[in-house]
Amino acid sequence: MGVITVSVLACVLLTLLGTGALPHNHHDTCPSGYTGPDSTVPHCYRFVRKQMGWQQALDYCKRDQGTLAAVHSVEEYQLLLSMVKQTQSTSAYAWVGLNDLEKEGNYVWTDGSSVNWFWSESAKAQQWGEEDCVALNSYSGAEGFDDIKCDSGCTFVCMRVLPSGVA
Ligand SMILES: [Ca+2]
Repeated sequence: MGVITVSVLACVLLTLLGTGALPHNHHDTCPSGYTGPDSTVPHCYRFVRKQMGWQQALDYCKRDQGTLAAVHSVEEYQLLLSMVKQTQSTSAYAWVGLNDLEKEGNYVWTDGSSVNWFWSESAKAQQWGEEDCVALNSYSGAEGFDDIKCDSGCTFVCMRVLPSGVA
């Protein structure tokens, strides 16, 4: 089971260089049940306590006019982690949109955004071919991202991009 570690330095750097530095439109509000956007996170996020496989979770988010959450900054990562931890769910794992279903080892986000943080070298070495879907691991002391089997039953975080396209 590969543990993805968030590269704090890289994320901060990319946030400064990338879209995170753009001002957000505070007049836009998220649909009911969603959190965001604010000065630190660009989109709307909703934790779903139901447990299901990754594809079913993605379909659930799509029916809600969104997709599984993408994470591009430390701020987004911390928001999602706090959402998952607050709920006292029976599952410490929550699906996000990252997967390598199409091509082994080539991780992509379901919203089409590029991957701007990195697998640690040790996590790369531990990757297993049948583990193609990534979940946020909220276990205390083991927080981060894990690639696990896609049919595992996990809670998940949906994401919606506001029509105005603030990001
Ligand atoms: Ca894989």
